[in-house]
Amino acid sequence: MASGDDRITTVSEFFSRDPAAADLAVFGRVARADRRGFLRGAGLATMAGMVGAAIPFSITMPQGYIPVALAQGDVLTGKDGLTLLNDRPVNAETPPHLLDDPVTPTSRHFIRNNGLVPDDMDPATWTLTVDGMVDTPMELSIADLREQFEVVTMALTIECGGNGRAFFDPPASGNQWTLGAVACSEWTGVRLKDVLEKAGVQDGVVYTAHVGADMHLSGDPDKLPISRGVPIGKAMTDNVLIAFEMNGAPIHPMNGAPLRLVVPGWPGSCSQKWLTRIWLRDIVHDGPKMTGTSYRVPNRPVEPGEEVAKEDFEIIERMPVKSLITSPETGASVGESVEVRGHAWSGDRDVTALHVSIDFGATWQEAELDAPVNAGAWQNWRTAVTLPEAGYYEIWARATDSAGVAQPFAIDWNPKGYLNNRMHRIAVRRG
Ligand SMILES: Nc1nc2c(c(=O)[nH]1)N[C@H]1C(S)=C(S)[C@@H](COP(=O)(O)O)O[C@H]1N2
Ligand SMILES: [Mo]
Repeated sequence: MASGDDRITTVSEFFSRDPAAADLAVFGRVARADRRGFLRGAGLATMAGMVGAAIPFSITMPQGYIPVALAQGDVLTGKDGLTLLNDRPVNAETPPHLLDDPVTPTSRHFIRNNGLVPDDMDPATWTLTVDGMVDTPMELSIADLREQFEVVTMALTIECGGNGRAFFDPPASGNQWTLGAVACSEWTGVRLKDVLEKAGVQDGVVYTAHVGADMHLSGDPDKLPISRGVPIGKAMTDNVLIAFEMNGAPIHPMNGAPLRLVVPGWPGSCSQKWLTRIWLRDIVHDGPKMTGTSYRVPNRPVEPGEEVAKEDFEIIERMPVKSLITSPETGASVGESVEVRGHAWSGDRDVTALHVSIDFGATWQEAELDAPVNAGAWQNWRTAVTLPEAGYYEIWARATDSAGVAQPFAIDWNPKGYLNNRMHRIAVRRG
């Protein structure tokens, strides 16, 4: 870290510069300044959750002390091989070859946080409020959700709207995601639709608004880091879940424990983590990261670097057709015949074909492509390619969806670096 630079980019740095402020921001709200040294209750539970075990000597942990397990990238406890882009807030992506499983294990599900993880993620005391333009506002515990609604399990794709931003030229500011801010884990929960139907959706509802329990980076309890929503029609589709399990276990703390929304096929930001409230509104929701240029793209093609007026931006809805090559790993040495495989998805649509090229796009061969295991899941594909002689090759993959739209070689630039669905290309060497 360059000295003389006042920006704080890691939790460890924050703790070393101002332990008391860091304690407040990371583990407590302003009124609970005494908690470290006698860290207890929800704060202790959270810290124990973050280090992955109870802390028998928490009583003697000094104020401002950051457990070694949380320092320098160990915010990735329970994650395997993720690349940490930033740890305040935590943002980490998964290299494509680690996304090879048909269903993404929790350890390889990316993390995209806009704020600080909540203090208290206790499933026993968690409540979800459903209010706004409903006939009967409700407050539901996780046990209520399980008892009152049908519990379903589905594999659902979540992709960050900014996945691929790193490849924009001129660069777009924001997390420099390459390829790995996408995952398809199995989620267990209840349908948002069933819960909203029980509450009674009133005439005139336009949009949902989602609220979570994470804290704004400033530590100000009155500010939300992010609160997005979806049009009511999307909210009422069958595969939008209020989930309390991820891959058959409690949700990972970084992925929204103990309760989150999963809105497959739309920007990941719609899938509110640490979910505490769904509020139905008669206007397009205007919470943090709904307005301005957040999760919006120009309504027309623009030149790279062009300034675009605010009113020319529109809210991103479905994510575009895209695919990943998860094996072989880029840079691999391979033989004459290589099995190439990966996943493909297109928000709210099916992928109908996946083609692979080994000659820089001159010719294409069609891969075997599975149907999605359920609507909203990515589709697995595989094919064998033959590399005719020793040398350097690139393998390119191109998905085509049910509307006949295929992935482009290069994408239209946009100011915030969203929706990069250009073809995935890897390099291999046949010895
Ligand atoms: N409460 C809350 N929900 C959130 C976020 C957040 O910062 N806070 N980030 C959103 C964004 S931008 C994305 S891409 C997804 C990422 O989900 P994941 O971290 O489980 O992969 O969560 C979304 N839900
Ligand atoms: Mo995101």
